[in-house]
Amino acid sequence: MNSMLLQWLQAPPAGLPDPPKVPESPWFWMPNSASNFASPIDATFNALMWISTVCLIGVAVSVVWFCRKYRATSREANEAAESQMDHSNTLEITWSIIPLFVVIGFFVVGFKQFVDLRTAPRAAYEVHATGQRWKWGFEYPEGLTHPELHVPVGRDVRILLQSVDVLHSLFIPEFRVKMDAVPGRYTELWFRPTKEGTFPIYCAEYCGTAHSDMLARVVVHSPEGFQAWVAEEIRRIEAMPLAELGELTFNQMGCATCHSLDGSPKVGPSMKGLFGKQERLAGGGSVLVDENYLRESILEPQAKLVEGFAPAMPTFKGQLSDRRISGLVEYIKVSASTGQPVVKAPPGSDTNAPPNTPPADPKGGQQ
Ligand code: HEC
Ligand SMILES: [Cu+2]
Repeated sequence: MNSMLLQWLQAPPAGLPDPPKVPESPWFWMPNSASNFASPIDATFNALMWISTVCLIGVAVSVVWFCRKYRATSREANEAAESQMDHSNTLEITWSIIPLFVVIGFFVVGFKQFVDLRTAPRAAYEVHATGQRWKWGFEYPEGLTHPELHVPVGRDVRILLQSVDVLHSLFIPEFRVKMDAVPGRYTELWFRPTKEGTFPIYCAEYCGTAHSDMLARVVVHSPEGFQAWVAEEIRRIEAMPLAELGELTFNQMGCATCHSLDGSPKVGPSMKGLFGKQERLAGGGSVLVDENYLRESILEPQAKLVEGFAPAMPTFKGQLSDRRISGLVEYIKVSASTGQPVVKAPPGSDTNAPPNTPPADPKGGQQ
């Protein structure tokens, strides 16, 4: 019954090609245990639940039993109430003291777990996670951005969360961790994965229309597998077709925050219709927008200022590989200027894909 119910709950919503699957769990109502937090948290939960269950049954049985024992057999018997027995000190002190210690015990255990949960170890591997309507993005210290969270097994991982729009919440049931992503500040969560595999990530804070599609996955690799995955991703990104690499770079490097694609000026001029036009420069004169002008604009933004704009663009000299610069030039030429979508590499090798697209090889070929 349980697994049928689960199957129904997990049925993919229409239009979602491949939602992350919840792996089979050996527990009745808990998901798999895949992090250091799973067993202590489950133990506290189970203890609380069983104590509550025993108390519930005890109270319910007593109610029924007393109803029967002290029921009035007739109307007369009911009305002739007699003086009551006085209270019992022993009984009252017992039923106050025992629960007091039980509750204090739970407080101590629960508080300790809470502090653990909220205090990331100093030497943790740090990943930035960004919530955005309606996808998660993860940034790794190796300079990699990816729609999935990849981590090595057995290593403390600290996630620094932020949101670019509204409240979101990163929830990994198998790890028993959840934290809000709040616009304008960082929040954090940490865990140590204990099991290799792929586990779903949900957004647990209602954030608008496609909130329930805001799915991603966490892939736990062996330590060597993780290194190989990072190296492979970096290699793959650098080997992307130029225009695709350019689009990725345009979004990653924040070009999109100052340059629109739809013709409206932001901090800088829009990229629409840019390539091939005669650009008017501040202080008079004009220049033909060709590949060399684009390259110069990225590396020496102040060399030729566009009329009507402040010299607000930072230089990207030394920050981008030659291939990424060529990618940007190509992207602006074939796509940003014309409004044509970038022709993507074959599916499975697409880093810009939404989180629900399965990776070419989820285990990084290391299992
Ligand atoms: C902080 C805002 C800002 C960022 C970030 C920024 N730019 Fe600019 N950009 C400007 C401004 C302002 C101008 C116009 C003044 C000038 O010519 O330097 C400009 C001009 C340009 C031009 C010339 C446009 C024209 O109409 O002739 C190009 C091309 C360009 N930027 C590309 C990029 C690329 C590619 C990136 C990312 C790698 C980027 N910019 C990042 C603000 C920005
Ligand atoms: Cu959300």
